[in-house]
Amino acid sequence: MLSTGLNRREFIKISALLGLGGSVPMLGGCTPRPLPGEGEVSRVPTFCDMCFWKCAGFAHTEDGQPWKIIGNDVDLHSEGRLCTRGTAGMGSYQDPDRLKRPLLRETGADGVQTFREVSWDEALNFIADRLKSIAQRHGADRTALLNHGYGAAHFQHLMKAYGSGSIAEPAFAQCRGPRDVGFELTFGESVGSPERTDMEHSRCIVLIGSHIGENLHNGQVQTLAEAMRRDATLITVDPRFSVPAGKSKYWLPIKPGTDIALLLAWMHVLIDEDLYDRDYINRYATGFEQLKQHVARYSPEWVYLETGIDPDTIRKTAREMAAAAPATLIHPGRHTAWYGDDTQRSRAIAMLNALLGSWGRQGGLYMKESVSLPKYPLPAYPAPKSDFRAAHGNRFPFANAGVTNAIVEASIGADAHYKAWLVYGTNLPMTIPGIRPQLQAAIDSLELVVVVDTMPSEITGYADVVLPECTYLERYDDLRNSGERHPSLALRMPVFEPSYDSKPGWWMAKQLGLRLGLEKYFPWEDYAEVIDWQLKQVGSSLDEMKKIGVKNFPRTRPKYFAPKQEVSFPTPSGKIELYSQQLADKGFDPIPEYTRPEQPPQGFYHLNYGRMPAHTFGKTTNNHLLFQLAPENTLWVNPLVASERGLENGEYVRLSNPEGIVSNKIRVRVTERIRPDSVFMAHGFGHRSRRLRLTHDLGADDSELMTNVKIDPLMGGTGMRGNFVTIIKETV
Ligand SMILES: Nc1nc2c(c(=O)[nH]1)N[C@H]1C(S)=C(S)[C@@H](COP(=O)(O)OP(=O)(O)OC[C@H]3O[C@@H](n4cnc5c(=O)[nH]c(N)nc54)[C@H](O)[C@@H]3O)O[C@H]1N2
Ligand SMILES: Nc1nc2c(c(=O)[nH]1)N[C@H]1C(S)=C(S)[C@@H](COP(=O)(O)OP(=O)(O)OC[C@H]3O[C@@H](n4cnc5c(=O)[nH]c(N)nc54)[C@H](O)[C@@H]3O)O[C@H]1N2
Ligand code: SF4
Ligand SMILES: [Mo]
Repeated sequence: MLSTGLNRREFIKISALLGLGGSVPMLGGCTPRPLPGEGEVSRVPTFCDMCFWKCAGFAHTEDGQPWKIIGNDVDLHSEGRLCTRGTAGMGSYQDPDRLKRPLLRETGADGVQTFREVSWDEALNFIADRLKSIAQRHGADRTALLNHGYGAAHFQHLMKAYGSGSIAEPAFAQCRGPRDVGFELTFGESVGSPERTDMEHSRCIVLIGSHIGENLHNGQVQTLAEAMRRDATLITVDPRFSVPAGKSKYWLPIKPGTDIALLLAWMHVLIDEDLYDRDYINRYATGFEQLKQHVARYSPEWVYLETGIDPDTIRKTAREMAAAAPATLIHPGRHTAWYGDDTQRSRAIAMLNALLGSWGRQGGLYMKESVSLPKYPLPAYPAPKSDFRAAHGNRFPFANAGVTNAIVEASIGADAHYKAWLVYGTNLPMTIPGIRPQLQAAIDSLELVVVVDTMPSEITGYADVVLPECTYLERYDDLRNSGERHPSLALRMPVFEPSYDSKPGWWMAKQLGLRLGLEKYFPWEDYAEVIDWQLKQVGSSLDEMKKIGVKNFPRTRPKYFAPKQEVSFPTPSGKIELYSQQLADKGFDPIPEYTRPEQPPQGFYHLNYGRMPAHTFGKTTNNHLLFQLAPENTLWVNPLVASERGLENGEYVRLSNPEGIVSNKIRVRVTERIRPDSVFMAHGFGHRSRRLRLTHDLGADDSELMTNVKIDPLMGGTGMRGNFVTIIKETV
C-alpha cells in the first residue's frame, strides 16, 4: 500500500487552485474587463460549452461589450460555479482566429487548391446540389454526420429528416462507449452523462484511471470534494500519481493495462471472504455461481504478479469497499477506450458495483430523472434505408451508436458506402487515433465534405465547404434537460449578435433543410419559438427563463431503491447479469477474462495521456485567456529515465513510435509522479493548423503517435493506451 500522507481536506483548496472558481488573467485589448465602468451592465443566461458538462451561468456585458461569465446560483448541476475554462468563455467568443465567412475549396489554374470566401447562398446551394445529386444516384442514407457537442442536435434533426441514419460521435468509440455498453450488458442501463454517481453520499470511492480534478467535470469534482470533506475513503488506481491519487488513502500504481486482473481479484476477495451483499445479489442478480467459479482462480497472490499491487493491499482495499457498502462507488470512469478489452473491463467495474449492492443505493449509483419536456410537434422522420450499422456490418454486435472510425473506413474507395460527410464540432484528425491515412483516403473518395466549426481546426483543411458557426454565446440551442439528481431546465441564448458572417447551427440546418425540400421539418422562423413552445408546456416561458436561466423541478420518482423493492432490470433476464448470455451467444466471454497487455519494446515507454485542468482537448488551446495558463503540454518523465537518458527538466525532446512517426517537440517535466515504464502528456496540443495562430506548433499531439490502436470487438472502440514511444533528444 502507498499511503500518501497528505491532508485529505486540502482537496477543495487544491481543486480550486486547479480550476474551480478560479478567475482567468485579463489582458488589455479585446478581452473581458475586470470591472465595469460607467456603462450599462446587463446579464444574459447561458450554459457553458467550453466542455460537455453544461454548467449554467450568466454572461455579463457592459454597453454590449464582454465583461465576465459567472455561475448561476440556482444551478444544482454546477452548484453555481464555473471552472476556469467556463469563466474564459469570452476568450473563445473574441478569438481573432475564428472562422469568419463560409469557405469553398477551389483549384486554381496552377492546380493549387485554396479556399475562397463565398456568400451563405453560394455555400448552401453548393452543398444542397451535391447532396441531391448523391441522393439521386445512391440514396440519402449515404450521407453521414460525424458530430460532437450540444449544437449538433440541429444537424442530427436535419439528417434524420433527410433520411440518413448514420450519425456518429467520438463520445462513443473514442470515449464512453465501452463503459456504456459494459454497464448496459450488466444492468440494462448505462450511467449516462452526467454520470449517475452519488459521490456526495459515498463513504468509499474507487477511481480507476479516472483523474477527477484534472478531468474537470465541475459537478463531479465538487461531489468528490464533498465526500472527501466527510472523510470518505478514496482508493485510486492509476499508474500515475494523479491529483486524486494525491488525496487518496490508497494509491495503487498499477502496471498499465492490467486493471481487469485487479477487478477480478477484488471480486475474488469479496466472495471468498463473504463480504458481498448477499441479499442484494440473491434478489437482483443472475449468474452468481458462474462468477464465483470464474474468479476463484484470480487470487490476490496471482494477480500481484500481473498488476504489481501486493496481495495485502488488494485484500485491505476490498475490505474497505465492503465496510462502506452500499455507499461505495466504483467509479465507472468516462474515457474508457484504452486497450481494446474495454467493454469487458467496464463490465467488471459494473459487476463489482453489483457485488457491493451499489446500483440504486445511496452513495453508489442513483436513479436519474429529467424533466418530461414535450418535443416540438413535427412530422415523423422517414425510415432511413440504412443506418450507422452499414459501416461495420456484422462486426461490433454491441455497437448501439455510430462508430466514427468504422464510418471513416466505410468511406474509402469508389464503391464505399458513404459518399458525403457533414462534420460538426469534432476535430477528427486529432480525435480518432491512428486514423490519418484512412482519413485522407476517405476524403479523396468522398464526393462532399462539409465542416461546421467555429475555429480553423485541422479538420477544416479537409473540407470542400467550411461553414462558420457562431459561438455558444451568440446563439440559441436546445434547452438543457439532462437526467440527473434534480430535474432542471437551463437556457442558452444569444448574449451577442453573431460576429463576422458566422451563423447559428439551427439557422444553417434550416437553410439546408429548405434547399433539400424538408420545409415541413423546419416550421420556425427563429429557434426561440421552439424553446418558448416547449417551456410553455411545462408551465414556464422563454420570458421567464431569460430572467432566471435555470428552472428546477421536483423529482417524481425516488432516487434510490426502497428496501427489498422488487426491481425489473432492462436486461433480457430482468436481472443484473453477472453471467451474460447475450455475450455468450455472440461468442464473447460471458464473464470478463484477463489477458496480459503487450509490453513496450526495449527502449520504449507506455504512452500515457489524459486531461489537464486548463483546457478541453484541443478546442481551447487557442483561447488567449487559457493559453496564458497553459500554452503547451509537457512530457512527464520519471527521474530514473531522465538520468538514464540525460534529460533536463524543461528541455525539448521529440517522441517517436515503433512505426517511426516523430512528434512535435515537447518540454520534459521530470517527476516521481510517473512510473519509469511510462511517459505522460495532456491531449489536445501540437496543432498543425497554421490558422490557429496562438497554439500552432506548440506542444506534442498524442494522437499522431497512436498507430497501434486496439479495436474493441464488442463495440468498435479505439483502444488508445497500447502505444509505445521512445524519447529523442532535440539537438537544435
Ligand atoms: N489521442 C487522443 N484522442 C482522443 C482523446 C485523448 O485523450 N487522446 N480523447 C477522446 C475523448 S474522451 C473525446 S470526448 C474526444 C473529443 O473529441 P472532439 O470533440 O473532436 O474534441 P476537440 O478536439 O476539442 O474538437 C472539437 C471541435 O469542435 C469545434 N468547436 C468548438 N465549439 C464549437 C461550436 O460551438 N460549434 C461548432 N460547430 N464547432 C465547435 C472546435 O473548434 C474543434 O474543432 O476525443 C477523443 N480522442
Ligand atoms: N479539464 C478537462 N476536463 C475534462 C476534459 C477535458 O478535455 N479537459 N474532457 C472530459 C471528457 S470528454 C472525458 S471523457 C473525461 C476523461 O477523463 P477520465 O475518464 O478521467 O479519463 P482520462 O483523461 O483518459 O484519464 C486518464 C487517467 O488514466 C490513467 N491511466 C492510464 N493508463 C492506465 C491504466 O492502464 N490503468 C489505470 N487504472 N489508469 C490508467 C492516467 O494516468 C490518467 O490519470 O474528462 C472530462 N473532463
Ligand atoms: S465544467 Fe467548466 S468548462 Fe465544463 S461546462 Fe462547466 S464551467 Fe464549462
Ligand atoms: Mo470524452
